[in-house]
Amino acid sequence: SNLRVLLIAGGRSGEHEVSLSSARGVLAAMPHPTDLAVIAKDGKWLLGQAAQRALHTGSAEEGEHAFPPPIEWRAYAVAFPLLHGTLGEDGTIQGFFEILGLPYVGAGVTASALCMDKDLCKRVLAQAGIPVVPWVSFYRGDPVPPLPFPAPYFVKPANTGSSVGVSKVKTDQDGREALEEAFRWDRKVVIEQGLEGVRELEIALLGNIYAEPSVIGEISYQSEFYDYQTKYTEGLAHMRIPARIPAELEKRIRELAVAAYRVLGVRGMARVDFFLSQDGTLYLNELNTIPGFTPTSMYPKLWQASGMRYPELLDRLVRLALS
Ligand code: ADP
Ligand code: MG
Ligand code: MG
Ligand code: K
Repeated sequence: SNLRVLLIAGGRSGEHEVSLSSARGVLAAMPHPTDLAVIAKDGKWLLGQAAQRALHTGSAEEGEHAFPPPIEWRAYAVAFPLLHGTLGEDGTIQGFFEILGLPYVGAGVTASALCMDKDLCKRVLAQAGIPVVPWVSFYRGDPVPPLPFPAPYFVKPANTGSSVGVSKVKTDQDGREALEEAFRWDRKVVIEQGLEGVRELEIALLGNIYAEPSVIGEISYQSEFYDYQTKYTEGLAHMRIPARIPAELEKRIRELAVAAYRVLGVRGMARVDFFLSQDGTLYLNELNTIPGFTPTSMYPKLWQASGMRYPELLDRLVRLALS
């Protein structure tokens, strides 16, 4: 293939290490010639051998090149920003590629920004008639709004992923620590009604605006909720693919996911996550436009179970970026 790909991993967000482990999987399987650039935690970039070293170490504190790094952008057919969270998944680097005129894998500026902001995303989804868990949002310095639902509730930074900064506040607990933690990550926080005994169902979508849905998977775990440690410690979370759910529920998840993708204008891919409450109510929790991407992550595994292997999935994403 002569489609040269620039893979960008790391980043300044709380999900720097997650991104680097996804990048190891992508580099090993990408069916196109691929160069790696790593964004260190200080925001500076590492290129060539230095990027490879960061990949092997699994994290990079300091980079060498301030933004914009000396990359010959025109040498690449496609950029693949495999960056989670702030400055990677939120539309910012996508805007840079737009200005460069360099095609890139995944959602564009607006869809990326909307899917990153848990408050704005829910507003758009609710307006489109897609069920979301009741929530309130407010900025640092605002008085905490009255909660239109009882505890337990979840406190989250509006713009993070991987459960970074997310806490559950139970009935007899004081929420101040949870708020402090969430405000460490963002100026805007959401408080959501906590669903007890929730089932977490996930589906992978692929396509530009019009998405093809995968089979559905389920995540289960022993911890209080699907927190960072549970997500990234081997053996703490269990994936069941396909999820054991009735056919009508499967159909409804597919329809809601495809509708949400279209309403938000997502291109490339998204992993769409649902909550099924104990009383059988289905809610769309969130869309992740740059989901975890190691070969054993949910997104690639859902496609594998749907008949698409990891290298083919990567090829599809590169081609979707070009079309
Ligand atoms: P992130 O983008 O960081 O993954 P989520 O909104 O998906 O943030 O929340 C992380 C996890 O917290 C979820 O996977 C789930 O386990 C738990 N959680 C979040 N919101 C709720 C809720 N309203 N009710 C029950 N559990 C929740
Ligand atoms: Mg997320
Ligand atoms: Mg999530
Ligand atoms: K998201």
